[in-house]
Amino acid sequence: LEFTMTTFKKIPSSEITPEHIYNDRRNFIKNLGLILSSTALSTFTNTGFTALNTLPSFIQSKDLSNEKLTSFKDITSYNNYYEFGTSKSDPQDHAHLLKIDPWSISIEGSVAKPLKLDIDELIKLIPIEERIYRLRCVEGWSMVIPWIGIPLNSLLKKVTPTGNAKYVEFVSLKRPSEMIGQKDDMLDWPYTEGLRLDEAMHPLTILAVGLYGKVLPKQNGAPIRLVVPWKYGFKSIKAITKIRLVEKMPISTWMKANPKEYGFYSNVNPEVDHPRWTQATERRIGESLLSPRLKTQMFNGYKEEVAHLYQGMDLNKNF
Ligand SMILES: Nc1nc2c(c(=O)[nH]1)N[C@H]1C(S)=C(S)[C@@H](COP(=O)(O)O)O[C@H]1N2
Ligand SMILES: [Mo]
Repeated sequence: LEFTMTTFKKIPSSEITPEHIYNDRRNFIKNLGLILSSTALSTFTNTGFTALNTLPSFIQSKDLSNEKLTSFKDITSYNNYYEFGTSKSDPQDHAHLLKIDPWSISIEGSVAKPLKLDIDELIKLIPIEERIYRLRCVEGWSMVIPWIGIPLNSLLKKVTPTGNAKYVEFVSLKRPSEMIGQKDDMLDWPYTEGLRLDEAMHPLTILAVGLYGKVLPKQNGAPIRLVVPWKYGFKSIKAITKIRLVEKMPISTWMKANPKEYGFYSNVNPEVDHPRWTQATERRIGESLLSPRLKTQMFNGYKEEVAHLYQGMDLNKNF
């Protein structure tokens, strides 16, 4: 740990970004083959949730080591979060108005043991892990983000879904006094999303509570948001208050708003275009506008892990 602290000190503190700290830690782990625990990074971590004060172990669920991580600045200033407005900079400008403490999340519906927990209780109940995922937006851009979260399947197992549970519905917060975009009824608030139960139980699906070793910034969905890395960005619902296990396929906010353009599955698929734009290529946020667009990969690069979930389905119809 002495060694890492020295490494950090070579960077003038004015220039220390979360990714400096993070990449130092990453290289340190790579070079020495060590798992580094809390001390070094927690110096820089300012968290509101006590359970997050100890850093999770470093788990790289997918080898993305050849891909540069998107900068903390880009991850936190180029956002989609319509509760705070429709432009990419609105969330960074307005999300600070949201009060996230106290916050509870309830897991209910077709379950044997419903739960209502605050974020600290949740993190104590299920160990947090660090996962690096691509997040691919339907509009043709992508980021690579080091998330911290808990596997959703661990939480669902705690409530014991009953035989009627076929789908999982997620509900965001509705609080127009703090979410100023909700004064506009351009979407049907609260924002909702859904997954099939097997998608929700997939080990890649997480509930994120942090990124770059820090508590999740409000514009990214604090205190808790979903991350489903093989689906378009809008499935990764932010500011979750309720998780409901249900029998029928939930109609998500975007399906309701525009069923021709947004389907239930929303799997990243370069072969099925959005009616108004191609989905075959993407721009990595942070790269020069002159650099060539990347070819989008089937299931956002997670084909090996998830393709079996959709075997035999017509993905042109089930978009
Ligand atoms: N509650 C809520 N969740 C949301 C959205 C939203 O408007 N409201 N936007 C979605 C969209 S379209 C995207 S691309 C991702 C963006 O996540 P990020 O800002 O953390 O990159 O959040 C998703 N989750
Ligand atoms: Mo999106």
